[in-house]
Amino acid sequence: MKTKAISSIFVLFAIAVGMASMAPTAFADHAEVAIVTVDESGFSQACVDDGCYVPLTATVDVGGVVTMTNTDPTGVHTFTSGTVNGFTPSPDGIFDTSVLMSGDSFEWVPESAGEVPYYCMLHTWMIGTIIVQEAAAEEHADDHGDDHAAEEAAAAEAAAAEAAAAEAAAAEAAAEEAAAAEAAAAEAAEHEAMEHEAMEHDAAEDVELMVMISDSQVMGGTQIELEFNVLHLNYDLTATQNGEIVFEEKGLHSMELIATHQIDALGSDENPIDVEVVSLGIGAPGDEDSWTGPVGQVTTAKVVPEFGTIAMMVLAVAIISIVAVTAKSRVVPRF
Ligand SMILES: [Cu+2]
Repeated sequence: MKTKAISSIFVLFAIAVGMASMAPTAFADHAEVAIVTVDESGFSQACVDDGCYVPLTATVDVGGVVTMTNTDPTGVHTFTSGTVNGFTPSPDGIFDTSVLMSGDSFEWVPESAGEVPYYCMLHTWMIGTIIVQEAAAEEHADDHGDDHAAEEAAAAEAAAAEAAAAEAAAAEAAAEEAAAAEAAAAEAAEHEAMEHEAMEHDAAEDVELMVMISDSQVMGGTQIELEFNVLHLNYDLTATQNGEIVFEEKGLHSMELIATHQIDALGSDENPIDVEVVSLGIGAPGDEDSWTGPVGQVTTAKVVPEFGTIAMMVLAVAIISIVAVTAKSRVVPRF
């Protein structure tokens, strides 16, 4: 059983490596672009300066294909369009891969030109940008050479710069298109802001809380690792086995995105440990009145010792996605 599990991990890893090696060829063409994740970007913020996504800024044509792949063998990630303010993400709904296991891919076909920022819901320090340009604009840019880095850096301003040059009717047309796209984007942003305001009036702020539960066996017990997409989550954690409580702590607070808890019990196929996380709200401990976010929602996971001491592997993942008090939960099945 264990051998089988380990070999399947190698298969996964091989797929990830294969996809990583495919990336550069796909990158050469704006009709399609491949974006991958940096290894261990979920555990370390060392990638932030150079980019936790590669390429950090990807360029693609309208109607082209963006392939987003989690090539990180050590963790799960998302590509979620929107921005992060500090640690607070604001998804804009343009695309969302939801959680990609190592080796998983997601394809997105952009329908309009513009700059689309995105981030990882689980590791908000992971951010990247996709620049979507009209196919004509790309041809024009290629006339000036094939310097991808410069092209990407300048791409945001490319449309405006071309208009300023005013070389030809083609440039004028491009400017018109860019202006139209800009106006549409502004309108969309305004619309979204209004929607957001309306939601706040309902006291239903659009906060998505994700809790990922993974586990490993440590010294005759089980270490549970909780990975949050928000800082300062207050929560209750309960673990039961055979209907008996083996761990229970109320009013826990996590200052970090990751919290670990030691449970003095071992799960087995016959006697799995059921882990339950209940969110109490997001905010400073003791200041309950100002807590925000989803409350009373539950994330659960079953713990069995299938993977033994391979601590890096995510064994059981339970993900919950909540909009305020209204609960919509989805659980991602594992293996
Ligand atoms: Cu991530």
